[in-house]
Amino acid sequence: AEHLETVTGRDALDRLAPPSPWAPDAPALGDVVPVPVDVRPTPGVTYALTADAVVTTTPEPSATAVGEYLADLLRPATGYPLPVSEAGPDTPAGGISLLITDTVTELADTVTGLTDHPEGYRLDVTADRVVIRARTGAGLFHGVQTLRQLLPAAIESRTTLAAPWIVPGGSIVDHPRFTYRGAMLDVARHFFPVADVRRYIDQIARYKINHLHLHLTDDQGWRIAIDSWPRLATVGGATEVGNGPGGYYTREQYREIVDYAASRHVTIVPEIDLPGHTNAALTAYDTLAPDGVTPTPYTDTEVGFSTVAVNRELTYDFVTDVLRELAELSPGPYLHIGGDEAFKLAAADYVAFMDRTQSIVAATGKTVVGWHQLAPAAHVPGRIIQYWGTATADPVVTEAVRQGARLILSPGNRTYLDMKYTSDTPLGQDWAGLIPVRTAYDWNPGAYLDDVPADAVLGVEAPLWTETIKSASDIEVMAFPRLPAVAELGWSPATAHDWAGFRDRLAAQGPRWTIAGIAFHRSPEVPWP
Ligand code: TNX
Repeated sequence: AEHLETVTGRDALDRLAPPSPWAPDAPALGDVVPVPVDVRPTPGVTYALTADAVVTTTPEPSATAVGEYLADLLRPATGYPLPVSEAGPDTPAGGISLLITDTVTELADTVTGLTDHPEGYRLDVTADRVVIRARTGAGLFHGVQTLRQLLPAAIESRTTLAAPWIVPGGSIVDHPRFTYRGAMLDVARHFFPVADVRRYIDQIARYKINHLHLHLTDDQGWRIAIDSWPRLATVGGATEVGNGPGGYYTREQYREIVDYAASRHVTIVPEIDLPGHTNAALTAYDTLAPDGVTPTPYTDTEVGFSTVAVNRELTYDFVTDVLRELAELSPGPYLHIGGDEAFKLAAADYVAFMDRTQSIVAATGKTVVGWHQLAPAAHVPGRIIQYWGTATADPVVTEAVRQGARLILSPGNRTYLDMKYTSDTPLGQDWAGLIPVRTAYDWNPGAYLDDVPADAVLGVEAPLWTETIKSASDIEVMAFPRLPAVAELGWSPATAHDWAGFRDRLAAQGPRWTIAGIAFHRSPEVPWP
């Protein structure tokens, strides 16, 4: 195919075919966030989704599930029936096919070794059909998110519209830069019901984020039912910042979140913050408090004043029971044990406690994740350190990495979605600085920390602390459009990094959010249409 050429990032944008006059907002093939690895438009070719279209998939349950997901996405706006069936020799022409395949021959003209990437996909759009190929259901799912962005913004409508449902022709080959692409939601400072968490999962999945870290416990509330220590949730969960009612997830509700996330190819990373940030637990069980006295419930926003008693065996029974129950409920590989801001403990006591807690995690079969204050604790195989500092060098973290730790990058001055965009932003804080969209985008996770090799970086995460965040729309206004910026850093190759190109692709997301009912900050940095 002589007319096919590989274009990426800025180049892709510069070569957009002019929009079709009968579909003025139709995206060009490269108009995707995160920007794909390889984009090869076929000039003059489009696919039109019509009422008789079918969705066909290979027979694996993971493929049929993505087929159903895609049909559910497309039905409301199009009003088309879009039946889902198994792809086969009798498959009618004129539909969308989702194919799980390992065979290199089918992917032979890719340039980037798609088969090395379990989450990669290839999308081919011709005049009569759309085909997404991937090794896994996750790869198909990410390909579907790309396809979704290539349809007109009206596809986001929940009511039926008569738009021409056009997809630009050509091929995309795509795979992630980092295996870990995360968002974090603090459900402890303010509690968010299951429906809000599901909504956020749907939103992060649009941008190929594959982990949702839930900060389940803090001074202001304990949000997960633990059968062996029931008062944690019933007493410790009854408060939140500002004296609202708080709340907690029952085991069934937590499982519902885990399952829903899995259906969006998102892994839940549960966090129990230890040994500090534990006032809510101490209100439930004063036997865990260093002085054995029940503290008053805390509903303000200071940090660093609480700790569990680290010199009492009962505390380790508590840690063991909580982490065992959480591990049983969590199919993902990680347990996050917090470890930040334990200002009430001497360094040696902190390290001894975290050493023991890391072993307790290992005994559950899960991999430890902790905020980077965990770095001085002993190395345990596979452990992951989440860097939230604002400096670009940290010798203690460097030493932990030298011993084998891997890193998740969440620099507070780049990825913290609770930081204000500008001094006028009504919500949020500013202790790590203001974070306009460009600041969230213009940095390189692979080279952020000095003296840390790029291959130690597992990925990036954008945390959202909720001291000032109370509702789903508050979440959205802080996350959009900065979360897609961090998502692109996590997915797209470093060579595609380009603010001007990103800004334009991001602008095209605005109408989609508006139609989908997602609140967002209309940053003047972005040329919204
Ligand atoms: C620092 S980041 C904290 C949180 C606060 C956040 C507010 C981290 C590991 N600890 O307890 O919520 O700042 O931005």
